[in-house]
Amino acid sequence: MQIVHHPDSVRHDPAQYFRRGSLIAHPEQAARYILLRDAARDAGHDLVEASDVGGASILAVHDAGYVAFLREAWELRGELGEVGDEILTGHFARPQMHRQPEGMLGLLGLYTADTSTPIRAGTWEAIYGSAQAAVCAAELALAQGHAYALCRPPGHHAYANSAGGFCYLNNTAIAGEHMRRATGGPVAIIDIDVHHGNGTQGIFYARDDVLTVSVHADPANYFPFFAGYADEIGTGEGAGFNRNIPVVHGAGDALWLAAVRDALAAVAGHRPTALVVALGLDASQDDPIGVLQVTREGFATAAEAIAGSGLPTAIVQEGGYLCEALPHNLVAFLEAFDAARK
Ligand code: SP5
Ligand code: ZN
Repeated sequence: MQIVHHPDSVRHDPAQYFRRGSLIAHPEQAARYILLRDAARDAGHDLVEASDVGGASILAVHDAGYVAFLREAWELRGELGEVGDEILTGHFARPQMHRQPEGMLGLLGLYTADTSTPIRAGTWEAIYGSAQAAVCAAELALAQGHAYALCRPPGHHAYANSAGGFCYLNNTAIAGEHMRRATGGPVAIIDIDVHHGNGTQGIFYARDDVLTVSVHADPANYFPFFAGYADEIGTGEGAGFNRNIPVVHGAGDALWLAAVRDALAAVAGHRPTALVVALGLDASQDDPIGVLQVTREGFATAAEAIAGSGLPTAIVQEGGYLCEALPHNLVAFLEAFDAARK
């Protein structure tokens, strides 16, 4: 497997995260990139540094004002007065409130959904590099059958115009739209991160040319809470082109794999020309924030089933947090995928 990555991933390393009234270590750390990259290399995969192919594929799914804000916010931070290592707000727009303010503090609240996505000195470089990895892996997948993008920071909670859930640029959506434009045919996205891929769903919700399918822990009592329910099927021309498969907390391999197979059946029914896998590894039984109890064998079985689609496939890293099992789960997934495609 070709492992496409960008060394600028380490330039965003948030320190703290506000959780239930306390500051804890931020779960989405730069160390994830090093750990996953080195584990893939040590397992014999080929590392490929993402080249800079420009911002067009980012702007194909994201709002230009939002992207400009992400690029410029750190440089413009002086407007906020004295700031520390990161800028962040606690004031967020509600659905009933959507005027565009002028100042930095208001724009931070307009363009972010929660307190998990601070902007730091290297945030733009890291999220831009992560998006480049997604585009390069999409290209490789079309040319050679499959490739893995070691995207970090992750992307699937980012909407066209908002960050949230540790995500800024939606690498999965960027890869999907890039493949759709390149092939001219419909593309499918299967998201197996433990959290619903709400940003990806939002980006493609009214469209019939990118099918979005997400298997995730029931959001009724789990992030992202406000989306991810089975009755969200798409809207307008996109009706029937979004599928959510919420899974009971504590599911384990058998229930989770049954949901993954349902998701794959939905994908096959739409006869896509290419596939993007939003590969969160946080469904793991060892993940510090996961709740689905999936084993390493579970990930390998999922990889084999997904590879069975035979489609050109870009595998895009999403969540999956520091724990001993994290690199082993990635290696198991990639190895099983490769074996199924031999
Ligand atoms: C890409 C992705 O997986 N984003 C996940 C966003 C989850 N946000 C809620 C996190 C709750 C964190 N709880 C930390 C517990 C550490 N022991
Ligand atoms: Zn996740």
